[in-house]
Amino acid sequence: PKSTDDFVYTAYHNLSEIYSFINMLVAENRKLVSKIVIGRSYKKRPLNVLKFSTGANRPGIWIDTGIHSREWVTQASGTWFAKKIVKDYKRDPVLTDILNNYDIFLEIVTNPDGFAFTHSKNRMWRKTRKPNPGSKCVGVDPNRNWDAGFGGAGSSGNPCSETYRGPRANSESEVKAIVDFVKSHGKLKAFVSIHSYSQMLLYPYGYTRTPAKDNAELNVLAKRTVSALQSLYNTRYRYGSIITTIYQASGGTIDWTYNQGIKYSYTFELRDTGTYGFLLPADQIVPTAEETWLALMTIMKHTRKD
Ligand code: ING
Ligand code: ZN
Repeated sequence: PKSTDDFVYTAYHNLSEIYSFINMLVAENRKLVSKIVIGRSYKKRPLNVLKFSTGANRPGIWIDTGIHSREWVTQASGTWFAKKIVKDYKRDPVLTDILNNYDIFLEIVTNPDGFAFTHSKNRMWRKTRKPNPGSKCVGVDPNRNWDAGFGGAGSSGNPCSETYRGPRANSESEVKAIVDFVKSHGKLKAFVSIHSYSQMLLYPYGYTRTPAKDNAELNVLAKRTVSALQSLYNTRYRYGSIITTIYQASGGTIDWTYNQGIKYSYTFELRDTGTYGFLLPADQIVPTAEETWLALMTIMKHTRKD
């Protein structure tokens, strides 16, 4: 494709296709969109973040997709969200109001080494691609590597496990790059980390049964958010804290961001509930992205009002 207008949103794309999409979107929308390289993956690939901004010194909203590489509908949805933002700015009054007051940051391929590996060698790869000294198994679970209950129950110390936490918190450059970005930015107000699959909207905590201090508000907003999502195609989501809704998980992304003071910290698990799982047919990409966008708008609108 020569422009993001003829990019095929109804198909899955590889890493170089998504990186060129990012560059095209920036080139086409210089006033609204820029690309920030927040770091490099283990294999030195750029960690690209799209910044949608209409003014200086704004608070921010963060969205990431693809931290687990095999969850392909998430990177595909991230690409669709990016195009949706540039199409709707100055057309949709609600998004326009959000972008006139907040910057939106979107990291589409949060685990590029894993993503490249899902295209070249193993479609079901989840973790990073950093070797583990003393083990023949490769990679760390980037959703167990954060400094929130790190090393606790709901993560593994075995490098061969899919939930291997790594040798220490932030050992993965893909995680550390976001940690540094969040700290240096200093005023992110919402942080949404998107996974698949199982149709859930989750909020802290995963490492402890102690409810988050904002539990009541997070629960009410989650209920409204899943109802907005369901309004489009009747896709049903469960919602609740991580530990009470799926399972105990320590060292997770949004437990760390919440503890940093980002109140609206949520994780989505997109379609489906297991019929296709990670291998969601491509004809479900756009419907998934569309319904998820309604959910994201609900969270962003609430953040704007807070
Ligand atoms: N599920 C998540 C996982 O990493 C999760 C669930 C979300 C755990 C948020 C901790 C925090 O196990 C998938 N599908 O990756
Ligand atoms: Zn995941």
